[in-house]
Amino acid sequence: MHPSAAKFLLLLVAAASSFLSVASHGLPPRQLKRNASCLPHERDALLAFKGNITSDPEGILSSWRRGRNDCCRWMGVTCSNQTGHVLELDLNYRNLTGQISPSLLSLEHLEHLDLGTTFLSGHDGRFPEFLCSFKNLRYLDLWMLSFASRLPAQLGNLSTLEYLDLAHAYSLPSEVPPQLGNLSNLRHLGLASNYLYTTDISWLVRLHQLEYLEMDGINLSTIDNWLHVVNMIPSLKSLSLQNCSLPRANQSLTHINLTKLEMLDLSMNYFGHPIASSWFWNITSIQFLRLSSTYLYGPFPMH
Ligand SMILES: *[C@@H]1O[C@H](CO)[C@@H](O)[C@H](O)[C@H]1NC(C)=O
Ligand SMILES: *[C@@H]1O[C@H](CO)[C@@H](O)[C@H](O)[C@H]1NC(C)=O
Ligand SMILES: *[C@@H]1O[C@H](CO)[C@@H](O)[C@H](O)[C@H]1NC(C)=O
Ligand SMILES: *[C@@H]1O[C@H](CO)[C@@H](O)[C@H](O)[C@H]1NC(C)=O
Ligand SMILES: *[C@@H]1O[C@H](CO)[C@@H](O)[C@H](O)[C@H]1NC(C)=O
Ligand SMILES: *[C@@H]1O[C@H](CO)[C@@H](O)[C@H](O)[C@H]1NC(C)=O
Ligand SMILES: *[C@@H]1O[C@H](CO)[C@@H](O)[C@H](O)[C@H]1NC(C)=O
Ligand SMILES: *[C@@H]1O[C@H](CO)[C@@H](O)[C@H](O)[C@H]1NC(C)=O
Ligand SMILES: *[C@@H]1O[C@H](CO)[C@@H](O)[C@H](O)[C@H]1NC(C)=O
Ligand SMILES: *[C@@H]1O[C@H](CO)[C@@H](O)[C@H](O)[C@H]1NC(C)=O
Ligand SMILES: CC(=O)N[C@H]1CO[C@H](CO)[C@@H](O)[C@@H]1O
Repeated sequence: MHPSAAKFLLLLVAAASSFLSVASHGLPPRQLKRNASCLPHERDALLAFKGNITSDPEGILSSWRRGRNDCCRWMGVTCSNQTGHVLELDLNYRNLTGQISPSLLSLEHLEHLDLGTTFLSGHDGRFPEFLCSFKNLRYLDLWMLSFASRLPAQLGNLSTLEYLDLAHAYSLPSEVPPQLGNLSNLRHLGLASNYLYTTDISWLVRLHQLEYLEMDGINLSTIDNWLHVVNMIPSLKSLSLQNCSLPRANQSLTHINLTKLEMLDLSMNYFGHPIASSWFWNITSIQFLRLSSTYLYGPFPMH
């Protein structure tokens, strides 16, 4: 036999026997692929997050335990097969109550964070600004969360974002400070419930990859240039601005960049001008358009 052929045969035998020895340990090769397991510091970060959850009626975090070390198998957690880093955290619709711990920042590779329809918030009920520091985040869903603060402009730092849902994120009235009792001569005190609002959305233009934006219920009434801001996000496919107190839809656009827009929802904003003068008619990519309760009137444009 040629020496190199012998070597090859030897390799084959070695490979076969190592496969056999693995098989005799009862591990199917398929399972070997899924070997990458949770990293200890990421597991600790998740446990710290759990530590700030005050109520978990569905018990979904019951699998999050120190004794069960591989956090990649915990409910709501998805890791990379290759590296074991946590890539996704999905706790949507779980009725969790509590504060979102900044410990999550240890999940440096996080791409997908879905806390929608939970009762979570940041420290003191504020918007958890540290969420704006994730480097790889593509998906952020805070649907129906409430915060006692404004939206931070730092959201514009999430330049890899493709999906952003802030709909119905509204703020609860902040606690009345006990110091008000010191104002003993007070005659009139106005304490309106201040819903989440923002006076500046220019940070949005830094989200170069944004495809989905939902800000339903956020008062944008003071932002006259909102359309020009949105028009600088050519990647947008879906835009929902229901009930945002938008003042009008008859702006003119000198150049339309929204060539990928398929879904537009402007319902529940009082426009009250002729429908034909609306800016969206030239966006031919739109497949789904919702305009209920906008008080737009008159004939549709004829082109
Ligand atoms: C979650 O909360 C919703 C609304 O408050 C409630 O209808 C539902 O029953 C709750 N689910 C559980 C499992 O607690
Ligand atoms: C993990 O591996 C499976 C099968 O090998 C693959 O389908 C899946 O996309 C991988 N997931 C990640 C996050 O890499
Ligand atoms: C989270 O829990 C830790 C430890 O119990 C506590 O020190 C910290 O103040 C909590 N943070 C928040 C934001 O609730
Ligand atoms: C985040 O954005 C703020 C405000 O836009 C900016 O001042 C800050 O330097 C940014 N931080 C990082 C880490 O990029
Ligand atoms: C307000 O009144 C409280 C007592 O009710 C007192 O302890 C506190 O120092 C007062 N604060 C100011 C700013 O006067
Ligand atoms: C619209 O938003 C306002 C706050 O800006 C809120 O009071 C109202 O309930 C919302 N309406 C609907 C139908 O969501
Ligand atoms: C939105 O904000 C404007 C300006 O602050 C305010 O006048 C208006 O009442 C708000 N709209 C709603 C529905 O709260
Ligand atoms: C989009 O349109 C505006 C004019 O409305 C223009 O200034 C801008 O350069 C265009 N392109 C992008 C990528 O925003
Ligand atoms: C929209 O289309 C109409 C008719 O085709 C044209 O007159 C108008 O200039 C277009 N507007 C923009 C912003 O392209
Ligand atoms: C847009 O509509 C408003 C009423 O909502 C009207 O006051 C304004 O003159 C209109 N602007 C243009 C350019 O048509
Ligand atoms: C389940 C499994 O295959 N675990 C193995 C992962 O890899 C380490 C060494 O890298 C082994 O010790 C484990 O048995």
